[in-house]
Amino acid sequence: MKSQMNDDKKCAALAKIGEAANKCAAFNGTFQNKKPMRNTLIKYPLYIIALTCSALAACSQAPQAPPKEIKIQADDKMKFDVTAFEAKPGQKISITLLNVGTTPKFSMGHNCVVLDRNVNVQTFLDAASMAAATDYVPKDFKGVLAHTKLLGPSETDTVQFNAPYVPGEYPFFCSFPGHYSQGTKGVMTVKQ
Ligand SMILES: [Cu+2]
Repeated sequence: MKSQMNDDKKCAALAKIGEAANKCAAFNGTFQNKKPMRNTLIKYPLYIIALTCSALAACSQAPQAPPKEIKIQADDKMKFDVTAFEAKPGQKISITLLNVGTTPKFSMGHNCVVLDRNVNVQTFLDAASMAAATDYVPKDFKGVLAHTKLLGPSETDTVQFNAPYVPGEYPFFCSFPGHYSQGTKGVMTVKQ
């Protein structure tokens, strides 16, 4: 008899546990139903971050082709010793300008400006002549692909840029007033 009662109690206790377990399962179910939404919200940005990271990693791991190096000398006769070079579309170009003259910078400074092909050179030079404070490169002038600093005697400067993708002829020159017309200029030809 005692043992029967004990069994009943056990059953009742088990029933309660079962009830609790069911409630728990129901709660979990509700919780689990919410999970996909939570997961989507959490995982989506993570997915984007992962993609971005892998893209960045791919970029940083991509073999970096060395730039095509162009070395140009400018002298007191207002001439560049290199007046033409070729570039592949998008190729990384490094221009190093060296002023081999001896005349002071204020009267015979040299720089090297590379312009987009659709920019009118004279329009640029007109603006450049007013831009002594910024090495004769007018600030915010659209179409300047690259430019070095204005250099005095024995000074050198290197500038890197990517050649345009559009094939064609792109002018490079010194924008110190009067030097372009004296011949401190050349042409970068972009072609496959
Ligand atoms: Cu010059």
